[in-house]
Amino acid sequence: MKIIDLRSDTVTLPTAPMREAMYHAELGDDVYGEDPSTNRLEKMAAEQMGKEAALLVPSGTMGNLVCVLTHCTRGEEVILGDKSHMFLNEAGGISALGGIQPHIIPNQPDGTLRLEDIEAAIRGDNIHFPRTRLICLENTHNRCNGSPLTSKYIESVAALARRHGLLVSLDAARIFNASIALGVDVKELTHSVDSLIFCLSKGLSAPVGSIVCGSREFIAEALRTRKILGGGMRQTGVIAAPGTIALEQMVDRLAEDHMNARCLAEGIAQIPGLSIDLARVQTNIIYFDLVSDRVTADVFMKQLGQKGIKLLRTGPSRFRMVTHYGIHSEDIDATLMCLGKVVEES
Ligand code: TLP
Repeated sequence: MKIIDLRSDTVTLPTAPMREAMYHAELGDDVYGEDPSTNRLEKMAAEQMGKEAALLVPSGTMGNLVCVLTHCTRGEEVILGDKSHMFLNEAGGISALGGIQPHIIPNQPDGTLRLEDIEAAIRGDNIHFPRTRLICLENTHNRCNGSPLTSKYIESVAALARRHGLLVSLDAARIFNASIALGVDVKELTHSVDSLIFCLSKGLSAPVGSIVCGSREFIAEALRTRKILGGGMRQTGVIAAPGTIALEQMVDRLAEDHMNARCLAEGIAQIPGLSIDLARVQTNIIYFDLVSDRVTADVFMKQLGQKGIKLLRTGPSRFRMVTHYGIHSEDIDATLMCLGKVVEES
């Protein structure tokens, strides 16, 4: 039975050119800064993001942690969305390892934080209060329907931050999905932030790795933070070489994932018993709800699993599907057929 794995774009496997590149990668000890493949990738990544420097880290989670721990010291506060990956899905790392307090404000359905809410969350100068240091945004916003944040919005947050002497860090795990959906160069989405991370191992299909980008000074400090976290690795060229291929070959095709997500969403909208907000589908992530009284969420999941369809359950009756390099248009048709059968035949 064919498995159609729509749980995440993290399940993508390295392409043949990536495996070739891993085999032939020029290697050295990256803790000495001597891995040529890693140095090449970091230079390329910094240029693409319009930043002075970049640093390879094993995961997006470590990338976000490196950014926050480099910008902030213990007892300080970070303003974060209540649906942000950093708040929900990173095991409380900024508090557990950095002694940094998240100040949570609501994410709007399009992934933004209202400027008024950010402003109200900024602490005054009072010895009772933690110091506000950083505002974190996420683009595309995973929990908020994979929504892309526009450059205009990001710039408005950056301007607010500057007025208050604060910094902005961007969890740009899926930044290329945002740039393709909005039809703008990535640099437009990154130029106003102080630091960012993006992932090679999601839609771009590289096996491992994320990149932290920022000023030369910031990355010099981030290098130390990465070392503290145990993220100083040795012959990282085996990771960097496929990462370089990811940047060279895998960005433009993300448009195909967006088209597949759109078809999937439109098909779901036609199935009685499933409910989806089509207007929110802009990239490769879709969320929908089971609203049928004929089938429970447990049975729904089980029966789809038996038909080879894998998806994520994100709430009592809410589900996520993510399209990626391993999903083709015939997989979308097959998925819709199974969804219809499971809901209608129960
Ligand atoms: N997200 C994963 C899960 O953890 C939910 C997924 O399948 O979507 N930022 C964002 C916006 C992310 O979506 C993720 C991964 C990360 C950071 C963390 O990246 P990794 O998994 O490399 O630590």
